[in-house]
Amino acid sequence: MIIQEIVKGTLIEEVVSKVMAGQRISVEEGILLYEKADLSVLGFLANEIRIRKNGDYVYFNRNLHIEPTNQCVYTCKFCSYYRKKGEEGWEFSREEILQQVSDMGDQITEVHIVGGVHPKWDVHYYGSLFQQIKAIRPDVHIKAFTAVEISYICKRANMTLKEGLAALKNYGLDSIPGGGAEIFDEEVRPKICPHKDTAEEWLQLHEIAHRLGIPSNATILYGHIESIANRIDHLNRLRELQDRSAGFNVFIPLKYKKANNEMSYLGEVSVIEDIKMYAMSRIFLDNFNHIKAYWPMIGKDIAQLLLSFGVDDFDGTINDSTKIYSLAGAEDQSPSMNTEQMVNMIKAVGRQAVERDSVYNILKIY
Ligand code: V47
Ligand code: SF4
Repeated sequence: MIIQEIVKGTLIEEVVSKVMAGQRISVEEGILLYEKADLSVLGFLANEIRIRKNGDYVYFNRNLHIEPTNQCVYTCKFCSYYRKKGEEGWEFSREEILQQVSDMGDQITEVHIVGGVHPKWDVHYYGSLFQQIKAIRPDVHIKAFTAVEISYICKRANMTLKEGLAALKNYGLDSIPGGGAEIFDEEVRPKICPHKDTAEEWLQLHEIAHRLGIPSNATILYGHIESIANRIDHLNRLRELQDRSAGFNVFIPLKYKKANNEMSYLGEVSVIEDIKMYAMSRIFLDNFNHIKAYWPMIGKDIAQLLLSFGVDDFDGTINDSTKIYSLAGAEDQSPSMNTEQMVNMIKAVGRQAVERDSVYNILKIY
């Protein structure tokens, strides 16, 4: 009970006791803790919860990212990735995408497909691609498309979200990644991604997916113009949905990266801010089993450091297959790790490396 001794008589005494007792904290308590607690206190609490939920395990998988195009009908201000029609970008053909999958052989267990929102492609275009991928690798898990991509491709196919998601599942979709959530607050969201789906639409799509038996991930885009209250509100909306549908696998804080986009003038937040965001996510999201440090975005060293602040998941090997963060200025311009490097990074901080599948079944303990 040393931590209770340290915070005795301070404003956060009560909320720290609640966290230590395994009780849920309110939005107000979350904001108080975020604003008043020392980094070491947040770290201690997040670490306690991480140990209770996941012991010494640090999860990773072997995955390939496929980014079919960076052509996009939207123009999110934080995005360094999109190209409008007529601008120089890429658009992989079906054959090229299938080649990317077959080139990996059985080195991967998951393909993670996201990209720009292409003006023409719809549920059936991508659905038949899923079928072709599964024809090459029947056992591969397809985790594809942020909510905003799904809602667009459903509209293009004249389908409701429920019809479109059910069709995608039939075609071979296994789960949905967490992107597109950005920040839910209704004042901030339109300022950073004015034309994108609303927070309500993002949450609704994930809820429908969960009810259809399609699990998903969740993210937050932090470190731009949002406040601490906006961050906790975002976590709270996710926690409420998870209470209702229990379909989220993992939460991934995404740090705003400043290169080559319209918000570059904001700069980037400090590592201290990063650590606090991850620790608070672990503390607040009591109904999420896993917190992921996405190393191509945050960097390998900081990802390793975050293992002491609530993180238990390292995403995957990636195989140099994503451009989202290299274009936004991430340190690692060709993100790739083999299994040995991943395992060594985890073991170097005294944890057990666990290869998982996409829904956290254990495949191998190193
Ligand atoms: O929705 C775009 C973000 C997301 C920038 O589910 C940016 O396992 C920071 O969702 N700075 C897409 N972030 C990536 C994503 C993701 C990544 C890794 C794993 C998973 C998962 C999901 O990338 C977008 C947006 O929030 N993003 N530009 C930027 N400049
Ligand atoms: Fe398009 Fe996604 Fe970039 Fe927004 S974040 S502009 S939806 S690629």
